[in-house]
Amino acid sequence: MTNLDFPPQYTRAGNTTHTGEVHAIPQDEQFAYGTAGFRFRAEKLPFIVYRCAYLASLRARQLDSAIGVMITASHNPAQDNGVKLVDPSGDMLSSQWEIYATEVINASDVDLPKVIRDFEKNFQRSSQSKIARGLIHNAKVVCGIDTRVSGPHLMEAARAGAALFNVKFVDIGVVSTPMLHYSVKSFNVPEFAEATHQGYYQAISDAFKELYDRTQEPDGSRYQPELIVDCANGVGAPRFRELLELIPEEKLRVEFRNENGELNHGCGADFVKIAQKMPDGFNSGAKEPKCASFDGDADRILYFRAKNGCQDGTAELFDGDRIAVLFAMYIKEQLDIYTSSKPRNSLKMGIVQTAYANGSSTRFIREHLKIEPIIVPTGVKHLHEAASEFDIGVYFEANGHGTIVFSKHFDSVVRRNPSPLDHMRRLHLFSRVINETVGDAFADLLATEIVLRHFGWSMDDWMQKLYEDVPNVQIKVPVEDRSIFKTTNAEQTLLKPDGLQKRIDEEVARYNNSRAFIRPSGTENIVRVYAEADTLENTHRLGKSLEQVVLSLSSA
Ligand code: NG1
Ligand code: ZN
Repeated sequence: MTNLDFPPQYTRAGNTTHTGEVHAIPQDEQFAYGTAGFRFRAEKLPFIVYRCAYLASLRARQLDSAIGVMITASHNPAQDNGVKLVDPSGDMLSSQWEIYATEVINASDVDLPKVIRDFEKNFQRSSQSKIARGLIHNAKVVCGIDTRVSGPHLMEAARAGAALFNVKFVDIGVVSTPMLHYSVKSFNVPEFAEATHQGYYQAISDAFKELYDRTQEPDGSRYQPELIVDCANGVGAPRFRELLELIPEEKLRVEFRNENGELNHGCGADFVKIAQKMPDGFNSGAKEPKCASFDGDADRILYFRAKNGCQDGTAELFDGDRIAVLFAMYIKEQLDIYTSSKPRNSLKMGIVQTAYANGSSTRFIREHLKIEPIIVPTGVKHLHEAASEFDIGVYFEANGHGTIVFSKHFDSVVRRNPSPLDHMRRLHLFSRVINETVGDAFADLLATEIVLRHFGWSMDDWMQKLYEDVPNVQIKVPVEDRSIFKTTNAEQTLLKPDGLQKRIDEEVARYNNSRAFIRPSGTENIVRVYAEADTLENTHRLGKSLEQVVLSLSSA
């Protein structure tokens, strides 16, 4: 049973920030587990992190496994922070536990002991529960933070929360979100990789180096092994530098920018994607041919370069959709060789996108790769789940969060059965460069470089040989209460407020090749407007008119 002696600094009434001030949280203030866990201004988080770590310890005992607690607010401003839990396989927390988390976080200080006791009783009753049978050997809470100043204080809140249930606490320090996911899986599946920073670097760089050596660059290749990385002033800078120490310079040369300034400010993958601009510290014009941008916790990556002929800082994006298509083309090439020799033991590849995927990418996948893309609601857990239905499930959000997941069938055909055949070995190694637990900027960068080199492609080739993006725009519209917006059809249709979808349809009908939708953010108090149309000008017009539709609601 849990010790119900809650340290006052982690109660709602005594919630204390990293600067030592008490920032009391009203006893009835409600919080929701959003697209990426709980995410707010950092001062709200100490009591939330404490309770989340308690829950993680309970789940760790229930499954006798390592459970992850990642403290980050990803691409959001430096003053924010957040917390999310990671399940034993390195996946996102199960949805049933998101509901438990919401219950435990929302309890008042007075109700908390009862909520916890009721909760634990349910576990004790469950015959499945290892707690009931006393079989606890591997339970631990593994916690990582990003580079925010509030991180170390919240790490202590997590340590105290895990101690409530007397579960071992492992502090893995400042890591990218994907490193935390990878470590959790490594603790639970020791043959996967050693559960240390070095274990992660080693596993991914070893696969990269061997695959590099087995990749034949075609005659006349225009591939360049150099790029400049925008680190968003976040965790990507120190951790990716460490990984690259294991990769010789002749294989890849990376210049780092935005390492020590203000986190996510004027830079980073979210800035580049939404503003479609070169980040701070990069030149306009065509001087910098191949660039990539991480977000603050390095689980997203976009490639970009200065848009040709534009001196105003406009960036040309090679976004998550274009990376997904690149990966899928490479895998398809290997799979086609495999299938022609083993037609009966086929491996099925799927591609998962969200409504934010550029319409041209969706068409290209359908028409050229002959795969029907699956469209799911925003949030990695939805993409990950849908991708897991395939032997090879490629999933990417347009914003650059994505990875590839591999089935048990893939494991038995490709990984457990090492084959001397080049295409099989390439598939195997590619699956090891990738971080299949979650989207990973470092792993995705290395995988992208492998594929560009394999095809002998420059940035021009990558842009011109696939498809041309439909002009698109994303606008954030602040609202008082985003919970009034209800969507269906993978978030592409609004059900509530009444009549709004009709107004969207009318606006969309005024433009050619247009598409648009409005959905509430799961991480910020805004709604997002997304619009596509035939020209950039029309896209901006459509986006602006939809922004007005949302704003008119609050003035109505
Ligand atoms: P919300 O705020 O729910 O749109 C954003 C991103 C998601 C995901 C989460 C988690 C967009 C349109 N949305 O979610 O894709 O990355 O943040 O960080 O980019
Ligand atoms: Zn992120």
